[in-house]
Amino acid sequence: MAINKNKFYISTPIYYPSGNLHIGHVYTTFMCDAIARYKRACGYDVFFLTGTDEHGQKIQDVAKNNNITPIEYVDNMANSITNLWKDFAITNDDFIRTTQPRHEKVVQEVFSYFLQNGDIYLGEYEGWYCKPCESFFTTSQLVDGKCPDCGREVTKEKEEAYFFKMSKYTDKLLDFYKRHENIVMPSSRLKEVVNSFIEPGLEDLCVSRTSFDWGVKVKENPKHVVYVWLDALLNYLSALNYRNNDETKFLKYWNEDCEKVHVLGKEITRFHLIYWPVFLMALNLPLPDKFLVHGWIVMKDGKMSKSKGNVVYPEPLKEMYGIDMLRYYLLREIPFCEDGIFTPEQFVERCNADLANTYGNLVHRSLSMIKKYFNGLIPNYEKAFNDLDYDLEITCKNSINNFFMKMDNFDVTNAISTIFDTITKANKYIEDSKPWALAKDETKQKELASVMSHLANVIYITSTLLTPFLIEGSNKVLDMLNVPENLRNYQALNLPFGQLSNIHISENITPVYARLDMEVEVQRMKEKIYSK
Ligand code: ME8
Repeated sequence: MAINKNKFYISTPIYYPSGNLHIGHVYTTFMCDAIARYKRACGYDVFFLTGTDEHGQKIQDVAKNNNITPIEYVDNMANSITNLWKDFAITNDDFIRTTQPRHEKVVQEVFSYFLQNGDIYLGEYEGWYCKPCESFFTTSQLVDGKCPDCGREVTKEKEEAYFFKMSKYTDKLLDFYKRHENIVMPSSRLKEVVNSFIEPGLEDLCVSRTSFDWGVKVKENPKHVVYVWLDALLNYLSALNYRNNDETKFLKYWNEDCEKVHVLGKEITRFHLIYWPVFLMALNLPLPDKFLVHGWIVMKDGKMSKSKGNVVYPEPLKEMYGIDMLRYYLLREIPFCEDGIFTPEQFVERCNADLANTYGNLVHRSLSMIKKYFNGLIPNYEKAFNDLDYDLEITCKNSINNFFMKMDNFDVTNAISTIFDTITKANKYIEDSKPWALAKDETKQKELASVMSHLANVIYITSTLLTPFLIEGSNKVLDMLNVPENLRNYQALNLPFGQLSNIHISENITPVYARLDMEVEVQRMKEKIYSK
């Protein structure tokens, strides 16, 4: 593990509050939160940003359908989204809303700057417009005459509009990606964008609209509002007080010394891999260091959609199972770069297998034995008495190294499975060392003490590693073990094995995670998870 005092910036996309957030949005946020917690635990100075993308025609339409003004509508939604993140113990350092004056001011200033230096010019736009995506497309970009992003109908629209000179940046952007081939994870996403959009030559981008007014007004020509993607992408800077009176945060986090990471779903790669870097180039600012592009969470019958009635909301899952299970399930079960199917059955199976059985059992069995054989005192760690002890120590050490290597590469799913491999190994260690037999033999007390000490220490190490993923459970276990504060951090894991010595565990040993009854819970989920 690199102990580092460096800075780290991570963002989710800012979500459209046009409907309630579902488990797909929650997945991105969990991913960022887990990485942010990990980086903080490694000693980084972290800035973790999320927020809402509140402008655009769609929001204006939804507000109208609800008979309220757009600002009333987005205020309510932003409120409910911030509460959602609080309920799931998300540790974002800021929550940016694109309707906040601190953001709108930056959008207007940047637009004016681009106008002044000639990157934005006034022209006329004719193209195919997709209303839900708020994007214009050329005929060649359409797929079967429909929107290439969402597959819906498009209509021909024409309007006076401002354009951003994307074409001017084609070579610069290609050159940048040639020098940073690993900037996107998975790299196949970068290849797609380079081959289909950048190499053929970038087309100038229409960056203003006159067909609706719920947006940031162009200061120089207020019948235009700024294109929602130019508006939205700038959130990554406005939240840092870019171009504001006090730019301390911006200077601290948006520079070459700070690792800047954007996490996003695959459908918005084009906006993040083309427009965002070009805007940054045009502003003469450093480019991000990493784009983590994940797949979609889908249902057995395909994409989640309101019309199919298969959208899964996070609130009922939290009510029923607490904050850890959904987080664990999504981060562990969905392979990062691929689409993953959510099913209530797999949810129950994964939580039972890993949390109740593998982890929960190890903790419960070990702590009960420490109580039974040593009156709750974790015996002094002395050494590895035999091959079994030695093997377990080596597994632990390798697992720590592997874990840090994987997390430093943002390979969250495999980092978690590395920890669980060690937990599984520790369960096998109990079977192999047979403490119940040692307990019956008075000459084997030292060996018995060693088994207990090894178990307590493995549980301490794995639970500490698990803190970014199992917020409540891992800390509950550390509490039951009475782990002192000075050992509750990643730095302490660099110390030799056996730090947890001569400590009384808590009197109260209770199961960490309940075992879920498949039939009952699947039924309960089917009744509850499809409504907020
Ligand atoms: O695109 N599976 O907002 P959005 C996994 N406002 N992730 C999913 C998902 C699913 N089924 N559905 C949504 C926008 N997401 C813009 C972003 S950023 C400057 C502007 C996640 O509310 C995923 O991260 O449509 C995706 O990229 C994001 O939510 C889209 O959220």
